Amino acid sequence: MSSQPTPPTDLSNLWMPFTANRAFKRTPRLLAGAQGMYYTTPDGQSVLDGTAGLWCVNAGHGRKEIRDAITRQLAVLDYAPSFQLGHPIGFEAATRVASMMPAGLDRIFFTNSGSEAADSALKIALAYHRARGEAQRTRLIGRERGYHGVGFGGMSVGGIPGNRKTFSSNLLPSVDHLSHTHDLSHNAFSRGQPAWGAHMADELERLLQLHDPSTVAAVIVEPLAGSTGVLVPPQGYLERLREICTKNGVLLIFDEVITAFGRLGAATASERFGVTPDLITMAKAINNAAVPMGAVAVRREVHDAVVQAGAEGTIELAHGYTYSAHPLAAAATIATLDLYRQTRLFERARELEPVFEQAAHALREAPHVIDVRNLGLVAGIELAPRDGAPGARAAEVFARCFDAGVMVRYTGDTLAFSPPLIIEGEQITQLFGTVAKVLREVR
Ligand code: PXG
Repeated sequence: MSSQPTPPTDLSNLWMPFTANRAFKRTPRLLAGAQGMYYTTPDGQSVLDGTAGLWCVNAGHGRKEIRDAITRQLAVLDYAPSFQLGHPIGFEAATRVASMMPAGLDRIFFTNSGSEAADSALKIALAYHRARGEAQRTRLIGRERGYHGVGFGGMSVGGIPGNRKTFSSNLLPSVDHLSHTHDLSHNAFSRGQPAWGAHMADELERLLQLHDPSTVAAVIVEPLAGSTGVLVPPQGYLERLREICTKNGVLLIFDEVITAFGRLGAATASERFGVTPDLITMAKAINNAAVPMGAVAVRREVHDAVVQAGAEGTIELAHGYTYSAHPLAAAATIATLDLYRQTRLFERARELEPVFEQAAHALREAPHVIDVRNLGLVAGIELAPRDGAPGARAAEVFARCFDAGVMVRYTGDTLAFSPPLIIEGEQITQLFGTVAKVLREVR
């Protein structure tokens, strides 16, 4: 094995994202290498990756096929502009992504992150209505507890209070939110999709009437919400949202930044649930997180309405990024999607799902556990919060698990699990076994 890089001695310059900087820098936990299912720390400890990085390394770490594709591309074309010029690999990547999307969503707009994908999708929705002579459709509807990244658009339709608080007077106007569907009095310890909660979608009907449906541009939801603590959609809920949007001429956006590319045992959550939105946002696993990359898949008619509305020779959508379709990200995407197909990775995730579900639900009787929920290779274990210190118990579980060689995520008092889809049975046992042991140790 290659030698580990030396740990940095000065941690002060890097302002870390979504991190308790002072606490982290007092007791830093660093990751210096990664291969397959494991990270290694600078002192050589191996840590099982129970979260695929941040829900993104679905094929496991250090895949040679992806690395080779990136280095090959670097030697051929390191960078090329995507404004008024193109490069073959960008088009090829779009074709590959389109081939994995639900039928009809075959126009692909590249971004560099999930946040940019969310903002791009919202802008495309507004542009679509305007192009069709319905410029009054400007209202956007998100959902409580939704996470659509950190741009002003995504933050505005998002529903995580802590992310909005500091910026609340500058959020987008004309936004409303559906209620979330999480209610432990009805859907605790669900295996897969909870039976209760489809009726929560009817709230959309009410919001549309409140605002006048002809003013509403789009509804954006995560088909399975991850960051907020793993909320699995109730049976029939997404179908009902689809119906109401269709009836009212409102576009439906699924934010699939964490669900796209195998997490739920299919290329997309849309495919898994059999519900097709008008736009899908994605990032993360699109190229196994090897190079920053995001995208929006757009229904062909939506694309055509925008692109055909502009006068010939004018830019139809004044939107894009310097790094849209970056050659290295595109090369990584093509190699990753090939790898997913060749190794039948999504099918493997689907096959593993019952084993994963069983292992997660075995923690039902562990101390502090008030809910276990799961779908695909995602599980959430919700803990009772400590009196007066919400989140503290989960934070301690996270830290102790890490020190015991297992990486999990936590948000509030929910532990989230989303391992690479290459996980083996005994690693599933190690993952949940370590958590069970730690739960017996913490107060
Ligand atoms: N949409 C969704 C649904 C996401 O989950 C984003 C947008 C933003 O993506 P970028 O690439 O801009 O970060 C996300 C990101 C967690 C966790 O622990 C989840 C995300 C990011 C970091 C941590 O659940 N999701």
